[in-house]
Amino acid sequence: MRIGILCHSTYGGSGVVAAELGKSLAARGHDVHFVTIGRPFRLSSYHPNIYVHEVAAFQHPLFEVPPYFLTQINKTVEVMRRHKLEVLHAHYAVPHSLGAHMARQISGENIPVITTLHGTDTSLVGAHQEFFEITKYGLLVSDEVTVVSSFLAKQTRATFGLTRDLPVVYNFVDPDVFKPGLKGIKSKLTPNGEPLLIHISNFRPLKRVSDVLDIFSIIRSKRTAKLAMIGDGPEMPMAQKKAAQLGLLDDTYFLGRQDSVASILAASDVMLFPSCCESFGLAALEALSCGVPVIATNAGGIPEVIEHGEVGFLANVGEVEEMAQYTLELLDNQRLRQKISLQAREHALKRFNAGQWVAKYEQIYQSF
Ligand code: GMT
Repeated sequence: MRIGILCHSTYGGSGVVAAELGKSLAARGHDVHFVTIGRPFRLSSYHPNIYVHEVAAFQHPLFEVPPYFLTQINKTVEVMRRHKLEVLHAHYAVPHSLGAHMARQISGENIPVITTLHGTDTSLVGAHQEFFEITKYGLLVSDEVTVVSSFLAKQTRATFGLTRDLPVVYNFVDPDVFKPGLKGIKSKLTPNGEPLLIHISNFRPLKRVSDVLDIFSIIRSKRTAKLAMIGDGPEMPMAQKKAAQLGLLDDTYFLGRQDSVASILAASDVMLFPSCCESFGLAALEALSCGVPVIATNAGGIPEVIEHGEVGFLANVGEVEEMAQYTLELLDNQRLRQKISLQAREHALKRFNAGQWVAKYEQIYQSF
């Protein structure tokens, strides 16, 4: 098929899912056209059958900021016509759901619009009064609206008073990229053989980066360990200050944004993921696929990904003491860690393998 994908290209789970989906679809023989503001970071290298159409920043003295929303619609119409697209897939409701619908109206091409909701698009942005009406409209005019967890389906229906079914298409992972055994860089990060903990996020308040440091501080008071903090965002200055106050700077690596996290994940022993709300938790899934047990909260869709006691451990939001105890149990008991690590990999392969969920998207495209 000839598929158009509208997504965000900045660091964030929705753009990652869209890019990974595009790569898998292209590998299955589809032509995939991304219409984005900037190149999605997981599409930095060349992939056959993938085309990236970047939206230009149109400057004009009357516009205080370039009207990207409009230029993206215009570009989508051009791409639809030039490449005879058969389906438009909008990732993240705001503004892509409405943008895809408007491009369809303007082009006169009656092709299906599929919207995938990722969580913050409806829980934070779309639920906000400033965006509520257009988000709801975008959902109503989409031919199909998929969600990344059952939790998100329930939350979205309640927020927008929707009665329609919202099929769950889970986030997925490529097990050939995110795999255990790439321990090469471990000796660089933990020269004395200490265990390596990892946290990956965009350092927004809901990721509770402060809890990561509290957990690590409890662990460090009991044993040696190192912590790799990957990503960047608004809470970075606070995190660096707090790490200094807790005396953790010598054992904490603030590695910033990384294009490729698979090798660092594979070198890690435990992931700390204490978010206060999360529709799914893609970073946690990528850890599981690398055989890394995850210590997380039982918030939102996380329990759909992390089975407590099987592939990691869950605690209530903010229970840093309990999360530290779980982590210590894993670090101090090698047999338990190995068991959970094997189960984590198996769980990722069985439930969240790219093949099965990409096929589900294909099935949805073809049903129209
Ligand atoms: O987590 C973020 O802040 C980024 C956000 C996004 O919108 O890009 O991620 C959301 O989508 C991911 C992919 O579907 C999910 O795995 C994340 O759980 C979800 N984030 C939240 O719900 C907070």
